Amino acid sequence: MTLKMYGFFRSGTSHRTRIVLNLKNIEYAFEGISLAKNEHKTADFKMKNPQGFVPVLEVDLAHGSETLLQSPAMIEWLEEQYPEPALLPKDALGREKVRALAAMIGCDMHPINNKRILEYLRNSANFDESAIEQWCQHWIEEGFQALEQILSADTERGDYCYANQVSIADAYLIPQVDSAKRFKVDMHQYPNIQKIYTTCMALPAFQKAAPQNQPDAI
Ligand SMILES: N[C@@H](CCC(=O)N[C@@H](CS)C(=O)NCC(=O)O)C(=O)O
Repeated sequence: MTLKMYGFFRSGTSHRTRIVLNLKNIEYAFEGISLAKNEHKTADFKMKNPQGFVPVLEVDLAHGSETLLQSPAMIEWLEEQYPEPALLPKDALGREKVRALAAMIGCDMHPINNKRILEYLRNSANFDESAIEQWCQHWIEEGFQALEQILSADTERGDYCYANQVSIADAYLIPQVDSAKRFKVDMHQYPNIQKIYTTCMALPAFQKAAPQNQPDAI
């Protein structure tokens, strides 16, 4: 099976998918789609993904090529196709907990600060750059406060988001921390999140997936 990702170095959803690919040691080809140059809005790219979002994963399967959309679905597909190392716990309750942490970031935090939302605020709601930064800080801080509370209440947790092993939740968290730093969120408010970030960033899979280490980094 061959895989090709269309992504952008700074995109959090591309980043979380890269982390999962790397943790599972999956080789993949890459083509940069620059959000800075609006390449995701071209007719060509919208043939691949009518939503105009990165990442897109193209997969060559026995019956032909398939285009996979939506990073949460891609990550679950990767987990099913490449079960080792497992990035979800073996028990149903554990899987619910990991998916819940991932959804807090993937459903309730990341989408509100997406490029198209910020463009709308700039162009149609008269937000200046300081108001944009406040908007992003507000939603990230609200999400991280809840996440920090959950992480600190979990007495069985080690240095990752759940239990003592890396999971899908960590793949969601690390790009969201990078985004928080870009929007100048004071991360000292979240010691558990910071500790997880340090633990994950010591792993080669996370280092290799970091935005600054991508071929399209600017
Ligand atoms: N739910 C989608 C969201 C993908 C997404 O938001 N991608 C961003 C980059 S992180 C994007 O392409 N944004 C383009 C835009 O907002 O115009 C997923 O998880 O794949």
